[in-house]
Amino acid sequence: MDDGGCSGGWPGVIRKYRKFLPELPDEHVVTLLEGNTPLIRAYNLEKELGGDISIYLKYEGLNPTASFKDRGMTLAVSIARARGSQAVVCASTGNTSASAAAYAARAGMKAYVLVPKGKIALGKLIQALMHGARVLGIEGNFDDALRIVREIADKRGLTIVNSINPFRLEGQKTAAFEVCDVLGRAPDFHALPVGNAGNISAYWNGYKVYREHGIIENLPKMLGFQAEGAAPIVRGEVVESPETVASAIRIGNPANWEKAVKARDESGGLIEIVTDKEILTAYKLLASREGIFCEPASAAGVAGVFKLHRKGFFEKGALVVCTLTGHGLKDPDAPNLVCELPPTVKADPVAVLGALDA
Ligand code: AN7
Repeated sequence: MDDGGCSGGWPGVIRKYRKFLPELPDEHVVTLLEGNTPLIRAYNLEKELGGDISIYLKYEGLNPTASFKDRGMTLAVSIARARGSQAVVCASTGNTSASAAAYAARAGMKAYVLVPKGKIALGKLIQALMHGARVLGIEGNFDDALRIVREIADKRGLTIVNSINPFRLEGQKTAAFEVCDVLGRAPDFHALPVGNAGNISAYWNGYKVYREHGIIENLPKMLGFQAEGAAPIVRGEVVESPETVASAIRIGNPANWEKAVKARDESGGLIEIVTDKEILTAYKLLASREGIFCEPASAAGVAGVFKLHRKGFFEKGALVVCTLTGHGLKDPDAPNLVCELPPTVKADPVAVLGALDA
C-alpha cells in the first residue's frame, strides 16, 4: 500500500478528499502527497493595482513535480493500475509528461510520452527522462501528438493520461476545495491560463461540488486566459499553428473545449486573450515583486486580471484567486526574455563596490 509515508501529515488529494472522488480502494492509491499547496496573498500586486481588490495566488508549482497536473495524475495512474493497466501514454506540452512519468515510476508502470520536438521547456523534458519515461519528440505540435496518442493507445493497451481521461479532471478539482477550505468561502473570481482547457472545467466542477454539499454558498466567475497566438476558444476556431512564448499553452485544438465553454458560461465568466508581452510582464512582476517564480504560462491568469482591472471590470472589494499552474524553474530559458545576464566583475572589493549600483 502506498500511503506516501505521511504518518498523520497531509495524506495527498485522494485520501484527503476521498468522499468527493470516484471510488478507489485504499490499496490502489499511488501518491506523492500532492496538493495542499499554499494560497498566498499578493499584497504587492494589490498595491500595484491601487488596493481595491484582493488577490490570492494558488501556487501549484509547489506540487511534487512542480505543476498542478499531479492532482489529476495521482487519480488517473492509481485507477489505471487498479484496472490492471501496465503502461500509460500522453501527449504533452511538458508538464503532463513530467507528472505522468513520475507517477508511473511510483506505480511501477511504464510511461510513454509524445512531445512536440524542441518545443517543451527543458526542465520538463529532464523530468520525464529522469523518471524513466520513453520520450518521443514528434515533428509536429501538441495537437498532432494528441491525435496520434488517441490513435495508438488502444492498439498497445495503453491508458491515456491526458485530460481526456476523466479521472484527471476529477483529481484536479481538489484545488478548488483547498481554496475554499482556506478562505472559508469561494472567491468572487477565479483566473487561470487555458491550454487544453481541462483545469478551468475541473475548478468549476470542484466549486459546484462544494456548493452542492453546502460547504460554500457562492460560486466564482471563471476567468480563463489564452495566449494571443494560441487562442482557439476565444476566436471560435482551431488554430493550425499555435505560437506563444508560454509553451505550456501552445495548443490550437483543446481537447476539453466544450467543457471550458460550459464552465465559462455557467459561471458567468469569460475566456479572453492576453498577449505574450502581457504574460511576460506578469511573469516578471510575480517574481520581482512577490517573490513567486512561476513559468510563463502560469502568469497568463495574473496578466488577464491586470488587463481586466485596467478596464474597470472588478467591483471594489472583489476577491480574486489566480492559479499559478507551474514552477518557474521548469523553463530556464524564459527568464532571458525579461532579465539581463549578470555582469562579470574582477575579484576585487573596489571593483565589486563600483559595480554594485551601476
Ligand atoms: C503550466 O502538459 O497541456 O487548460 O500537456 O502546463 O488544463 O490544459 C499543460 C497545460 C496551464 C493549461 N499552465 O492547462 C501539458 C499541458 C501550465 C500547463 C496549462 C498547462 P489546461
